[in-house]
Amino acid sequence: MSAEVKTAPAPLVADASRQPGDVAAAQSAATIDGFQLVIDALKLNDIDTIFGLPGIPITDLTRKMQAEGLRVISFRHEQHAGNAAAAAGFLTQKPGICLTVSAPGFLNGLTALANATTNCFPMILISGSSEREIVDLQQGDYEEMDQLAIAKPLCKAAYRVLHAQDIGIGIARAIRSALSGRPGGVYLDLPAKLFAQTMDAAEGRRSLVKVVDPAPRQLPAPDAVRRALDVLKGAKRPLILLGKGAAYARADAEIRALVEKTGIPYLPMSMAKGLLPDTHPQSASATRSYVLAEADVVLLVGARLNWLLSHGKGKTWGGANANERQFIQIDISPTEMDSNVPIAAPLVGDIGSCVSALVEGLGAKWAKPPAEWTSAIAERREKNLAKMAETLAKNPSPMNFHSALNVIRDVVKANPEAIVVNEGANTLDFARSIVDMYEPRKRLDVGTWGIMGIGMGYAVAAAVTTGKPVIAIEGDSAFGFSGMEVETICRYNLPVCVVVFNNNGVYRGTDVNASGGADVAPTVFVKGARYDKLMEAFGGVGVHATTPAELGKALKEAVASGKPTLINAVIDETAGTESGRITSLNPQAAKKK
Ligand code: ADP
Ligand code: TZD
Repeated sequence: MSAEVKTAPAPLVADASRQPGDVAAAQSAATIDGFQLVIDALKLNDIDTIFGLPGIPITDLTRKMQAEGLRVISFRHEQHAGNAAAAAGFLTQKPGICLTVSAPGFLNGLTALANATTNCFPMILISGSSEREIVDLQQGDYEEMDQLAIAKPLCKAAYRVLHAQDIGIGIARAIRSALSGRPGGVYLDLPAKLFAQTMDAAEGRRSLVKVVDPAPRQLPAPDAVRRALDVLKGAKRPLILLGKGAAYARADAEIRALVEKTGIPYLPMSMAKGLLPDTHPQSASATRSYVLAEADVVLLVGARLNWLLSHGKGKTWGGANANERQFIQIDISPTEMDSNVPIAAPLVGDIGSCVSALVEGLGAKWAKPPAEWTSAIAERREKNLAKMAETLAKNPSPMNFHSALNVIRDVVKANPEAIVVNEGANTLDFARSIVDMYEPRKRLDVGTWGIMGIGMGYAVAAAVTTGKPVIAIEGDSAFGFSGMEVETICRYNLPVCVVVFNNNGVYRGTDVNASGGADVAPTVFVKGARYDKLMEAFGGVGVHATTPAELGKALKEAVASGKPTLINAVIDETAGTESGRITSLNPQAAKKK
């Protein structure tokens, strides 16, 4: 780059006493500064929303962004801004942007960046950083930290921009890295000094880069498609497994065509629910353990064989039979193949292209799966659904997970465009199986890590990016991780209804302190807490609900009015199990002889 870069006559260290207007005033009309270049580069790439938390050195940046028409959503803690950015990335196929201050703000955002990367959500964490010269000599700058080095192992790519003329290319690189191939989190380090740097305005504008085709289609090789079809053709008990990669890919019509034209039963992973409505006759969700154990050919579409699928082996997959099963896997990441078990037919490419190629290859004479298989599934499904309906119809006092979720299920059915956010242990497991989803990308949850704390960040992002009603179904412990963001929800007047499943503790509220001491057990909270008052404190609607009727009424009103609402749903504190459905992952104390 030939452009001459001038550093504005600003002090070397960040100076809190400097007034925001000074830098702008010092510039002539013919120059452009780092602040403006960052804003222009983002806008050029159709970024319209920033999730962040202001402070040195990015306070002015947040103000200027807002002044220039970007929507700046300011949070109370960076982790939630980061989670919002990650969810926005998943929902929009544009990288969600999280903007933080240096060291502690950066670290607070980093958990969300690592989580986004783990979930394959495109996101960019942009953090201001302290003076390189001081940081690298470890001379103790304000919020000193080598952020780039720390971010690198925790995300897909990490970059630092040192010169104003590289802002355009730096942001372009971040966007392409987040979106192309397997999507993920990118860190972009912007040192304080960069913002006040100036360069010739015309050259500055020329230095900006609009990323062309940031997530190029990747067509599968024709022989790989043929191989996959051959394996599928030979199946007696085929199964399609849809993961959140399939939801992200927005290949909804192609996926529906594949499922319906082949007639193969399918199972959605939790965030793929709604790709086809959960009430679809080919859904095998109600008989999940049966189909996983029995299927002889499994077509994975944007789902990894990680712990959530018992690594593709063992008891879940039929024990001894597991070796006879063949997997076909569609994924954009070639190294995902054979990660846990052999993949008989890898199909590497983007889901839209791969699924289209399969549908094309089915031909007119495709034989639907043997009736023995589909009717065995249908029979079990009907039996299990009837059993579930019986359980849901009960009305115990106090409420339990089932009776509370039964009314939420009805409200979601009546409002299929609503987005459900879901975290907790029992609250998560029960909601996942009880609350049917009808449209794609309407369910956001704890994802690949099973992480608590995504609740309010995801809810804010869902409301901001879609404008649709959001229902956040939260365990009381789970809610606590991001609870302060109800102020953010109220401040932006977002159509979010939080339902806290209040059973007085982590998993349950019944543990006792084995020592007999005065402290309550580690999993127990204040009994009878009124989370609804927290929402009222910021002007939202708070409701204390002890019956399904009260819960249903409040939820309907919240969805209809769009007013920020928190329903404190009192759940039997003895209901639920330790760690929900993953109790077996708890290390057991060695048995005493
Ligand atoms: P789930 O938790 O729902 O099972 P995972 O997060 O384990 O889903 O898997 C998602 C997979 O989807 C990842 O392996 C990722 O590489 C893949 N993926 C994401 N987007 C695409 C896409 N557009 N085309 C193909 N594969 C994709
Ligand atoms: N910390 C983080 C960041 N993620 C986690 N998953 C946990 C801790 C451990 N954990 C779970 O896996 S679920 C859970 C915790 C603390 C909360 C369960 O209690 P809850 O839900 O009240 O949210 P239920 O419905 O009462 O079980």
